[in-house]
Amino acid sequence: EFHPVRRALLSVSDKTGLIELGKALAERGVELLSTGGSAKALRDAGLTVKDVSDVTGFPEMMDGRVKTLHPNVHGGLLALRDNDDHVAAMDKHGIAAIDLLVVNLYPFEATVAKGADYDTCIENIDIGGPAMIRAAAKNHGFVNVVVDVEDYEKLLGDMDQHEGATCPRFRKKLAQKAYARTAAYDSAVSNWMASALELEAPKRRAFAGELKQTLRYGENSHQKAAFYTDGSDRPGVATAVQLQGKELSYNNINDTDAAYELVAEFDPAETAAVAIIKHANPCGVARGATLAEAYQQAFDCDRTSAFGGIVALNQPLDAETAAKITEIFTEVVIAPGASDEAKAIFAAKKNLRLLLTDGLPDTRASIVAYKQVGGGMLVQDKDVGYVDLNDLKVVTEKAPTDEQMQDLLFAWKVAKHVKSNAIVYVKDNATVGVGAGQMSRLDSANVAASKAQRMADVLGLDESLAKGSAVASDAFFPFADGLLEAAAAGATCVIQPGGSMRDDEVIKAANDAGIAMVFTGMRHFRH
Ligand code: 93A
Repeated sequence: EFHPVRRALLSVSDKTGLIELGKALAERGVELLSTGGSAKALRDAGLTVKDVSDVTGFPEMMDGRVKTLHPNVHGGLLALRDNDDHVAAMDKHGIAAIDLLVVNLYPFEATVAKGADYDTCIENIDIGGPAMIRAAAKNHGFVNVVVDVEDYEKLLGDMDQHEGATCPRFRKKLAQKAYARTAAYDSAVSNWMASALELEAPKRRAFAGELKQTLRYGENSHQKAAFYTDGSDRPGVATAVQLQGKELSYNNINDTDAAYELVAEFDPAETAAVAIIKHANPCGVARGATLAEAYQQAFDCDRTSAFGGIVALNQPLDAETAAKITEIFTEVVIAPGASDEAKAIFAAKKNLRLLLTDGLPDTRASIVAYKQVGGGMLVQDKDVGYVDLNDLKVVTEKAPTDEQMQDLLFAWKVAKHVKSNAIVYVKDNATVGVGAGQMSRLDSANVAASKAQRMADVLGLDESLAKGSAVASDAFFPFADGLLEAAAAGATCVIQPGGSMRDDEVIKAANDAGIAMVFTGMRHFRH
């Protein structure tokens, strides 16, 4: 596991810290091999260095294009030291093991950034460097690979802790970083070539994933677009099989994803659940004894918006639900399976897209989420935050009843999937008003309340659907006004993170209005 570092190959374009590293290695009895410029720099500093050309028996040739691409180098990096055949091959061909590779690559990215001409950029594509890095990283069981000047100190530190050897985990970390570097390097080359070729956006980018589908267009018809999978087999919109219907559009895929990730929050063993999505926000979510019941409840939250929506189910599509769904125009249905009868009902609706997956998305899986910003990218964990009954803190004089508690938790799960500011009214296991994406929480409360009232009018009821509802707020109420708005709409209990400077005011307003309120201690912003 701990192998002493005896021979190092140093080949660096950026010579920062090279001399210091060379000296430190020499002091620790490490033999130094190096390529042209790096060897010269080390020698000029008085160090003893062996030229790679002496190792390979070939001069560096073709303007340096071929310096290290030789079995004496790659055999030394790749040989398994504990494999008899490998050791025999080394002996037979006079290959000596290389225990440490220090490489930084030709500055391709910097050359492009300087606006260099095409041929100069081409000359700055490093071939031998990445080849050695990948070889050394593959053999990290024995070999250390350093691609970053920042790691010189760490390498020496680790060697000093282990009498000139390094620990396996350290070598593995170096290897992981090494592959990240070569992956980024080749992406940069590919992207540069794409711009030289003036390729359209979806054909440009180098991805770790695979192209699943070239889309007719993006969010709008003047935008080119494509759909890539990330290579994982997690059930979700990217792994779904389309059984029928028109080709999916960019917006369909985005909305279907939002729908399926939301409905998957509900355990199919416990309850049937349905989510109807428009523009990536839910316009109706419900659970019920059957899917058909849940669909009806979800539909009754906002029938107007549900037209042309995306429907996600947490259980296999059955005939009764299929028949109900086909009563109005729906763009996409996604489910973890469908009965033959249900498929036959859908078959009559040629344009309706039916997507099926093997199981539901795992909503707790840790996934990295990316968001592009001007000149960069934001990276974070996907929001897999979750609260259950035990995490809730009752902060008002009144505590919610068991039924209210159920609706509060339901509303909270839905709010997580609504664009902030999110306000969600829920009654009897179904949303009755959703306020999404407003710039003030009060406005979101208003929007949700007016939807609940309008739907009551459509259904010919004499009081708002929000009457007697539970309300969720994805982040704390900064003032009492949002809560008062919800109370005025008819809400009788509230779930929210808490943590505002004015929590006391908000709690007092709740008490005065006879409302029961719980704090989750966790918020679910979604922008
Ligand atoms: O042109 S290369 O792709 N051919 C090679 O065989 C090769 N081996 C190492 N470039 C190659 N290198 C690169 O040379 C290294 O990645 C490093 O960036 C550079 C160091 O050259 P020098 O020591 O001559 O300054």
